Amino acid sequence: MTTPLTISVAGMTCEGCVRALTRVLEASPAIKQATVTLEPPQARILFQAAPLPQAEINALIRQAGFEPA
Ligand SMILES: [Cu+2]
Repeated sequence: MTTPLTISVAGMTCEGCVRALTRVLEASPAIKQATVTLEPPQARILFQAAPLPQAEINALIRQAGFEPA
């Protein structure tokens, strides 16, 4: 079990955004669980084993339509 990573996310406006980002993050085999919240706008990510590089996490967030902040 690795330490969870919390990252701020810009551009989320509703629960649909929260679900969309959660879905994209949890589709990554490297991510065990993603807990996304609007208030505050962030994602708390638990990894399966080794954490993903920051650049890959940022790419997933952008793929979901949001911006890592
Ligand atoms: Cu939304």
